[in-house]
Amino acid sequence: MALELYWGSGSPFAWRVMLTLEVKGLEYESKLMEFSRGDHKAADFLKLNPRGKVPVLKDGDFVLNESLAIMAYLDRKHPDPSLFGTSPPETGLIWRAISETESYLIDAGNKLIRPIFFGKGLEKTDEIQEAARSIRQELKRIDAELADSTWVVGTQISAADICLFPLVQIIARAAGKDAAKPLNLELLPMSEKFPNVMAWVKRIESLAGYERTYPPHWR
Ligand SMILES: N[C@@H](CCC(=O)N[C@@H](CS)C(=O)NCC(=O)O)C(=O)O
Repeated sequence: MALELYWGSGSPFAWRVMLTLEVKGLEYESKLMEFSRGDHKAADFLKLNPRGKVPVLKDGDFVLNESLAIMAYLDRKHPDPSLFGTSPPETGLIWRAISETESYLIDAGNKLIRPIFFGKGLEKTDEIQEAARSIRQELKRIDAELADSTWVVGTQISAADICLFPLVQIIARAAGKDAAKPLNLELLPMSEKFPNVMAWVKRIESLAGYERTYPPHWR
């Protein structure tokens, strides 16, 4: 039975799973949840994930939410190519990079992205600028690491890259919006401020199947 992926356009967490499926060459049935229609809060979907959040993966009778859990499940079931390392040190470094993304980028990202995309809280400029400062600090650190490395960890794409990539894309998109201009986020142009990160973005964008993962409403 085909895998089914419940996802939403522009969700960085769903994007992680879509990239994982493409990198592993796995076919799946796409179940696009329209946030504006409230699909993710409908009774049928809440049976799959009572939190009402995407992504959710269905593999026959097995249902799983949380992007990292889904990535780990897919990697265990379809181990080639391995996304969580081929040696103990590599696994440790991949998990460290993932933890850093979860701990230091997501919260700051939300504080910046939500006001810009949804217009609520735009007056909290101090908080948004503080979030932008944290993001710059993280991206600078990653930029330095990518100066002499093709991927965040090791010599092939891993879960470390896949977890980070959609967040970088959504931060770049938010920073480019008109609502972001008066906020002086100092994130743009990203190709000048974080050249190695942007070269890495281009590498991921050139992966086979990448286009299928791109949020339709961003086109
Ligand atoms: N920790 C979760 C986060 C999932 C999440 O926040 N999904 C958002 C979209 S980016 C969502 O479905 N939000 C709808 C809502 O909360 O109402 C994961 O990694 O999967």
